[in-house]
Amino acid sequence: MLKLNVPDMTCGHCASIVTKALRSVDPQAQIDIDLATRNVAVASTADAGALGAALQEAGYPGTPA
Ligand SMILES: [Cu+2]
Repeated sequence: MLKLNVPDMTCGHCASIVTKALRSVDPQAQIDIDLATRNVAVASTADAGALGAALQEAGYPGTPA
């Protein structure tokens, strides 16, 4: 389980972009987003670095939470 804090993720629109970015790396990823804390939990077999890079490219850089 990868847990990230994504401070720029402020609304449902952001959350959908974050979800799409993560799914572009792993379509099977289980993604749990908590907008209140801006935390994202990702259950995925994909490389954590690749998931982080996808978020960065989408404009929503995350840091380990
Ligand atoms: Cu937003």
